[in-house]
Amino acid sequence: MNAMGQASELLAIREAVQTRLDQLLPAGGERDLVTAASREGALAPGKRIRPVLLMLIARDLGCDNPAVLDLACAVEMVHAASLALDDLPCMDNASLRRGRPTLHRQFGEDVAILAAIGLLSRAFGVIAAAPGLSDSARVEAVAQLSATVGLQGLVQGQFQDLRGGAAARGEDAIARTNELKTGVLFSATLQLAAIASDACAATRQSLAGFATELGHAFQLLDDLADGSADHGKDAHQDLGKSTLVALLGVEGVRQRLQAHLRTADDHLACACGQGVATRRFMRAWFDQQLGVAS
Ligand code: GRG
Repeated sequence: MNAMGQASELLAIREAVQTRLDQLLPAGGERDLVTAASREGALAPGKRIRPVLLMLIARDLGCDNPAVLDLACAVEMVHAASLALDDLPCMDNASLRRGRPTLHRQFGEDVAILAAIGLLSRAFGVIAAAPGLSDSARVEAVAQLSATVGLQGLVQGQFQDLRGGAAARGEDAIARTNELKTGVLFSATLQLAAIASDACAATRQSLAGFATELGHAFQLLDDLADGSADHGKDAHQDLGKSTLVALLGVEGVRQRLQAHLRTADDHLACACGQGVATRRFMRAWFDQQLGVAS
């Protein structure tokens, strides 16, 4: 497939996700601010990298399970809930997200918190009702997402980021926090695709390796972007935080990011065999984000 074919394939996936999110989160009444905030959190124009990945990997694994789109939307709802909470004054106190005022700036803190809980809960409901999953796959998917969000997942990563962020920490401690606050949702994304595809244990293991490396690369990219104001978020949000950019410098982080991408690619090659959609997408996407001519 050429670059144009690839671009239109990605556009089609993003549109399918947008349409399905819109259906899964129907608008409420005029005074139902919490539904309006949930929709804004999920439907505002994000990169959609997690749902895109889930759908591409499923395709590479030869999966045509109709559950895939709903699983992708469930992951995006969890992601949107995490962003709404992360932006709150008691956490990162952000004013801008996806080029728009953050949810609490638009709707107030009370509504933003309720919207996040609503989105999180809806994500589990979507998996519970997704068409095409066996009972055991459904239970596995719910358990996977629950562990991802929970006390040793995103919640723990966010806690470490908030409370350990300003203290001087070593590379390993920072990398562990990054894995928890960012990597685990990539892991869930890939494992949900594996569950829908009924993938074997070896494939799941390779996907787990891929997700871990990808999560590190993605968080480093996010850290690098912190210095610039043109990514739709507040710039310099990480000032004073103990990040790998603060520890290793921009060039050191760029090199480390590339190393993570190379290892990620090795795992992906093991997981997907002949499937190339995800590998092509990953390379092109990171090249573009890093400003490297592809
Ligand atoms: C209860 C779901 C839930 C979470 C509680 C608040 C929290 C714990 C976790 C937040 C973790 C967090 C915000 C990690 C940062 C991840 C990250 C790099 C986000 C940016 O993702 P993009 O670039 O954003 O994909 P868009 O806007 O493009 O979707």
